[in-house]
Amino acid sequence: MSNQLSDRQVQAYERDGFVCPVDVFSAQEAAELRREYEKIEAQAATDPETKAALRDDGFISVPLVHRIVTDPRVVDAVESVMGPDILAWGCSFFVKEPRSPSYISWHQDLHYWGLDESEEVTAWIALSPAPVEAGCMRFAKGSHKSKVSHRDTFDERNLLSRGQEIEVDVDEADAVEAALRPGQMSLHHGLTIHASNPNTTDDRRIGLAVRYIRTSMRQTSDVRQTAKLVRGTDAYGYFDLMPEPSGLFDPADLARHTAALRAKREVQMKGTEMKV
Ligand SMILES: O=C(O)CCC(=O)C(=O)O
Repeated sequence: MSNQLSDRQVQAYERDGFVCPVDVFSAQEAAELRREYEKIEAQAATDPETKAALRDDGFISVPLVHRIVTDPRVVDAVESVMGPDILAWGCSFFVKEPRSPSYISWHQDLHYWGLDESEEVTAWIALSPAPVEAGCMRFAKGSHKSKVSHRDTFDERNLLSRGQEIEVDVDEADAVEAALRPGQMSLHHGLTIHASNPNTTDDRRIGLAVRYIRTSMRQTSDVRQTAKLVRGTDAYGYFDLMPEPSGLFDPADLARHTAALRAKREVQMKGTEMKV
């Protein structure tokens, strides 16, 4: 059975710049995904290369992440707002430990990614409970119509790579809390201003944010990047398409993965003093 969004959900996404909650995995599946994630996380923790590979773009060398990113229930919903030819350009785990100060400042995703168009959708998939108290995603309703300027803060409690935040104020009256149960997701547009507060609960808050783009989008810098074709065909060839991983952190996959992260970081940290 298809998991396409209803017309109402599509209209909400187009009007507000986000839609939630969208049901994807059952509670039991989500619990299994979390168990599997935490097992790999423990295995990967002591090696900086595997740790980074699990955190970002895991679909290149982590079969679990590949399964989630290509799951038809996720991709069906994304297709409803994006059309038939879809790449996963990246993904990242955002983990907030129990009662930790980590937060995300108000920002737009597309600001530092070097992509030429705005047709990017993030699926933020909850692998643990993400109620308001755990610091769920917060969206500024209707904020996806234009780009706003950002500044870097490099605040160490901020989970974003540059601690970037927008230079304008968000009216709290426009902020919508996107509480999710494990196995649900939200979808937000690449220009939707969003943030999240610290986790004040006794459980971890674990989410996988998957960045889907149209195959027609391209990287504006001359750094060649990678992506995963998850639906339809790629008639453009703007990205190196990644195969399915052969196994967990298979050496050839891992080498490809580390190179891909380096290329991406080169674009994202442009203009900062940070080493790639
Ligand atoms: O996980 C969070 O709280 C924020 C994630 C985020 O900023 C994103 O998915 O773009």
